[in-house]
Amino acid sequence: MIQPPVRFELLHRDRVTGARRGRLHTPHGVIETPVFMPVGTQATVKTMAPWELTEVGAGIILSNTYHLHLRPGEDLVAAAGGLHRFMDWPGAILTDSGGFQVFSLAPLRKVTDDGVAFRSHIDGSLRFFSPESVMRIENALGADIIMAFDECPPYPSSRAYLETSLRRTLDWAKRCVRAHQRPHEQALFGIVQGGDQPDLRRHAALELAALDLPGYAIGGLSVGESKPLMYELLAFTAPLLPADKPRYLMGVGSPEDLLEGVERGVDMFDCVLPTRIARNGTVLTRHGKLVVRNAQYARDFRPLDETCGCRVCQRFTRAYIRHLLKADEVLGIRLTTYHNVYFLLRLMEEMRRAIEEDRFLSFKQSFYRDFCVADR
Ligand code: PRF
Ligand code: ZN
Repeated sequence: MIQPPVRFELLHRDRVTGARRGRLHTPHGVIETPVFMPVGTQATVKTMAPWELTEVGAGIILSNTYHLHLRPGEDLVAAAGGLHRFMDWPGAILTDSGGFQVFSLAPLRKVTDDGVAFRSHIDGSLRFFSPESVMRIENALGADIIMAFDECPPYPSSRAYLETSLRRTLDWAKRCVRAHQRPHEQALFGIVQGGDQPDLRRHAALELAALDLPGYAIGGLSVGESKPLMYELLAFTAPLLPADKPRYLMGVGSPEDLLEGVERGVDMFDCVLPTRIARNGTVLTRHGKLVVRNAQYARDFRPLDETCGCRVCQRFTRAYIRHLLKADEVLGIRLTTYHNVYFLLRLMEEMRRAIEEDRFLSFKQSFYRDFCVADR
């Protein structure tokens, strides 16, 4: 019997909360979970060289089927030897399927049971994604984990639309399983949808679990619903998924959401937040977000975060980084990005240790005590 390409090892459960400490074995390294995956939409985590990702402790990054298909195209990536070799990233990679990007980025899309017709946001050309074509693309890109093609319905959506959409997403998941050509090299994860309807989410979780996939994602959250509703839907959905498989909450990754997600049993996260806010001059610190671009930091010679061990915080001051940002020097956004990714990866590391020691809840509470004191 051939080993599956990605295997999840559940090491420990927090005695008080639903938090889980685990290990994801992939063809490109062992990933300690819960894990945060920095986003490299276009085969690059914006401004960060692969050796910098390694330095901050990233073991797995996310990339996007939608973007890489449109540019440079999966044939070119395959000709380069696959995504790992193309971008020279030695760690693991997960590709999202485009099931979200096509709905959020592409103008003029039309969804049918066959798939989605849309226009490229780059050149306006007409394109079509189906479960079969997306599997072809993800197989060519060669990531360690590939996501099923799904539909992420907007919030709010009517009950009737959520039912239609979920039926399609579940049908597409089965078509993805059949179309997947490299099951011994790439792990296909299914995605639970169902909007804000608990019974639809339960149905999705059970149907997907029956496919015995190597991992499961929770999609369709953080799409405009309130935080309490998102946490409630998460608390309801996560325990319905097989306990021995990794659970991935898609597109969620503020410090608060990471804590709340881990508490409810999520093992994997991705989000553009740390890299996106870095590019408009905002950094994450122990005391909350800090807009280092603001005038109040012009003569502030402290590091971005006085408790941070990253290389940026060892060498540079808020005043210098603010100057770089104001002068539109590219080093500015490189430094804020590096710090923010380091910050979130360190937060995950601290959560992992807290789970091992059965003190996740007190860790969360102490993090909140510091973090809500914004802008200091
Ligand atoms: N589906 C896919 N990717 C996603 C989402 C989803 O629902 C989300 C929702 N937060 C982010 N990224 N395929
Ligand atoms: Zn730092």
